[in-house]
Amino acid sequence: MALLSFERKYRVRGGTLVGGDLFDFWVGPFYVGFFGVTAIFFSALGTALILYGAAIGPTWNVWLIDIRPPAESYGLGLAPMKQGGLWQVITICAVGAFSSWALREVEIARKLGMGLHVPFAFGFAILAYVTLQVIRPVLMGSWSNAFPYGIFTHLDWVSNTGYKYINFHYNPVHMVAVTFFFVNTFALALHGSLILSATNPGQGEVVKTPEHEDTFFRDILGYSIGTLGIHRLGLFLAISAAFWSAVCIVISGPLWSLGWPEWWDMWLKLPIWG
Ligand code: UQ1
Repeated sequence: MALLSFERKYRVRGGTLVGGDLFDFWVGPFYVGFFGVTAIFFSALGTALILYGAAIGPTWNVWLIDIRPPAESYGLGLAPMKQGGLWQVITICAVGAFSSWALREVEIARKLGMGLHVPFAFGFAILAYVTLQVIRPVLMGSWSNAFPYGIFTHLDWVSNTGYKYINFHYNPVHMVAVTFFFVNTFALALHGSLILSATNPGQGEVVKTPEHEDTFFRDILGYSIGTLGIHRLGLFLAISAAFWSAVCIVISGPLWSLGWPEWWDMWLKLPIWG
């Protein structure tokens, strides 16, 4: 049974950004809203176009289906459907669907009188996608720099793009982003295991409290960040990982077009070695 079928007090009117009361209703457990309609529209159209792209392509093998951006020669112009136009419309649908989803989150948060932390965080994922597929290709002057829609082929794009800069792991901002991803998984592992250890104390034992959680970390590290603090830290680590990922790819090409290992030659060129 859906939670809200017995908690009707949360099905309140208002909080909408667009459309007033027109789309202010639920379908089963799902809030609709204006942006629920646009999310369905963009995702249905985008999915249909991917299926069409697969149908006119050489394979139905799900690993190998490939819908490519236009060739370099089209620059930032529109391409014919079968020469990358399909990819362009699918990208518009993707950005439309992701933005609709974020704005639907905003409407639901407003409706419930909550903060906007969830759509704010999701905004960083959207930023990373838009950086790869729109901002960087625009800065480089051609849609051909975006990644293709295919399971293996987008992995090939990542590999090829990495090798274009000789060894992408030497990109200092990639190092920062990877570090945030690793610290994020470390923090979530600490937090998840801490919560489970406190709430599953063993047969016949009473469930432990946040004071026990604080005490565990004070005993082992001399410091506890606290029950609210760990979630602030988690949000910070997660959005930082997405943000620096976006920065590390957007500077590759528009700002630095040599191999990333060469960037470190700046160390030898510093005017401090006498
Ligand atoms: C922590 O201090 C804390 O406060 C009690 C948590 O909340 C439940 C945690 O989940 C974790 C992992 C910590 C420890 C984290 C640091 C940065 C010391």
